[in-house]
This record gives sequence, structure tokens and C-alpha cells, in this order.
Amino acid sequence: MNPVFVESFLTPPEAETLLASVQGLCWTRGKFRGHPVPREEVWIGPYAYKFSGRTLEPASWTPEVEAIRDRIRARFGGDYNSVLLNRYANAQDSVSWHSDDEQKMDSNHPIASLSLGASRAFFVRPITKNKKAVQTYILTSGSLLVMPAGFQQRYQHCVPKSQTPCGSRVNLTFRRMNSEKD
Ligand SMILES: O=C(O)CCC(=O)C(=O)O
Repeated sequence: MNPVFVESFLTPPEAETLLASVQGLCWTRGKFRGHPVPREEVWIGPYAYKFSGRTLEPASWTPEVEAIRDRIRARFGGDYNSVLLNRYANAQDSVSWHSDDEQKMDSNHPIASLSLGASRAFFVRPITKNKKAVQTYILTSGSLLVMPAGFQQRYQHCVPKSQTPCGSRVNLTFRRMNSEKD
């Protein structure tokens, strides 16, 4: 089971335009166990997103983000109803090893991850056996990584701090959440 990686899902001008449009969203840097989280976030979805002891209230879809969701659907299928946006200000921002496997997330649905701005390494490793078998993807601006249904139950991923200085990067992770009552 491998992710599908498309390096030039968006052209450079398309990636730049989308990046400029999402900068105006209401970004927040949350706290985890009293410490600032090493990235900023925006959640667009049908209801509040509760994870890692935190709650992100939903923002509204923008026409630009909806258009990308529809392009992903047209090319790879899927019925995405939410997106978590992460903004990494510089090389020190990161996300540690985890799976996107919250109970409310539809595990029978893929997760599609679009990158904008600075290139960053994205590591993937199996959850159970041989955690040292790490695969690396370099997520360049305009690239799309689609993790298939069931992937989160078998693999973890992370974006480590970068060893070399880099500029800001934004990632949009499209998902499908179950109905709030499930
Ligand atoms: O920034 C990325 O590429 C990964 C984001 C991520 O791990 C997540 O949203 O769960």
C-alpha cells in the first residue's frame, strides 16, 4: 500500500495564487500540554475538529479551496468534506509522528495532501513492524500526495524540523469526516 505522489498537480503560478489566497485565513497557533504547537492551523469542516486534546472551530470553505477539492475529486475520486491547513513559518516548524486516525475520520476514505511554498521532507513509516523502514517524500510546491483508504491504520507520518533554513510552507490535508452523530 503506497501513497500516490504527483509532483506537479498545480503549476507554479497556480500554487502561488492559492498560497496567496489562503494566507488571509484566520490562522491560530494552538497549545499542546502548555507549549505552543510548532505550526499554525486552520480547520475547514462540517463541525469542530477535536484532536490531541485540542479543538479547532471550523472556518468556512473559500472558493479557491473548494476549487482544489473539486480538482482532486475529478482526478482521483473521493468525497472530501473537510480540510486541515497547516502553516510552517520556517525550518523550526514541524509535525511529529502521527496517523490521521481520529475516531470521527472516515478510515474508508483517502486523505489528499497538497503542498504550497517551501519544499519540506515528509517521512512515512509502518506503525508496527520495522519502524526504521522510513520512506521519504520531498513535498514541493504544487505537489499532491494521496494516502489511500486504510493507510492511516498501518502507517505514521511526520514533517521533521528542517536541517537547513527554509521559508514558509502551507499544507492542505483534505479528509472525509463521518457524520457528527456517528
Ligand atoms: O504538512 C504536511 O505535509 C503534513 C500535515 C499532517 O501531517 C496532517 O495534517 O496530519
